[in-house]
Amino acid sequence: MGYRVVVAGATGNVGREMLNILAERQFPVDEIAVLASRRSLGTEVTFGDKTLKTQDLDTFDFTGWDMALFAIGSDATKQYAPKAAKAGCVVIDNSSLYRYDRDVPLIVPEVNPEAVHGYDKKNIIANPNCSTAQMVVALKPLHDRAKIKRVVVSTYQSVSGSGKDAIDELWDQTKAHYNPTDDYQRKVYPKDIAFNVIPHIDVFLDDGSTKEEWKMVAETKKIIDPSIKLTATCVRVPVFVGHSEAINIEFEDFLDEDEARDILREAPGIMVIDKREDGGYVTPKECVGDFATFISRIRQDSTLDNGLNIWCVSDNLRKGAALNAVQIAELLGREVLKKG
Ligand code: 11C
Repeated sequence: MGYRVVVAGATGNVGREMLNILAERQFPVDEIAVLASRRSLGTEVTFGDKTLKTQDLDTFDFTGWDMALFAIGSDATKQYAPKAAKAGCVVIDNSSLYRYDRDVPLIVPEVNPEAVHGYDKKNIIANPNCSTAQMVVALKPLHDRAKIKRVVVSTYQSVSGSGKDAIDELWDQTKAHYNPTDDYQRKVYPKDIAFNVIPHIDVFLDDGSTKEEWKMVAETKKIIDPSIKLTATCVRVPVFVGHSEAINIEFEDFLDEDEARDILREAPGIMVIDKREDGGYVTPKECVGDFATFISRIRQDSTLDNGLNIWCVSDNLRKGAALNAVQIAELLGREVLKKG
């Protein structure tokens, strides 16, 4: 016996990836409903070898459905998640709405799977921000060995993190660069993204940081350990898919780079590619469509007593969103609902 599963926001980039990954990982689905807003109603999406027609999120009755994967943004989540949860359907939410709620577990299955048992306070589980998800997969096994004191992270985030319009904006600007008669309008980013980098993701906060940077701090504390100090600079780069991060880590105890490499090689969800030669590292282009978080450039930071540098790359639509949501669904099934 399998699960009755809902995917809300099924026509978006993340919703489509959720369907692909449910099928790829052969999640035990008895029945699936794909929901969309009125605007996209009737649009067809694929699930394995099936074509499914979207149903109206606004009128859908969640009663009798086991779990709903939400990829619909915070405003719509606010409206529909409580409705689904009240009907007994566990919501796995990709928006930021519930991530910082004490009564909602924020889960990366490789890192804090035990948190799933707190799902029933609200019948909602939160999925972290993409830049946090891949980073905590790398940090947790190192923290378990040498206790992390402080992290300094700089991100290089792809435009797919901002949705489909941003992918179009990078494409149109790139074409216009080579064909000046092409016209393009900036709609998503405040500065050109083609042939440029933008040190600004999400809104500015009073202290001069951005919300994306704040999320990395707050989510790392909630998922791994509130004692970890973290400072982030989040940057948008002209890459379609795949977020990269340069991570500097200061530990309580000494951790040798070779031991760190061995620990990361053994850790769940990680693929180490770290040869000290031309091309002996992973770039975002190579991680697209993959499940793993890739780690390269593992090396001692000689300016600290106990410091390491690593390079971390992952498919932000997968580990950063859809894959992590499906892994939470698997965890929920395995540990709590136990039907599959
Ligand atoms: C980006 N990290 O790359 C964002 C996208 O809180 O789920 C995901 C935002 C979030 O722009």
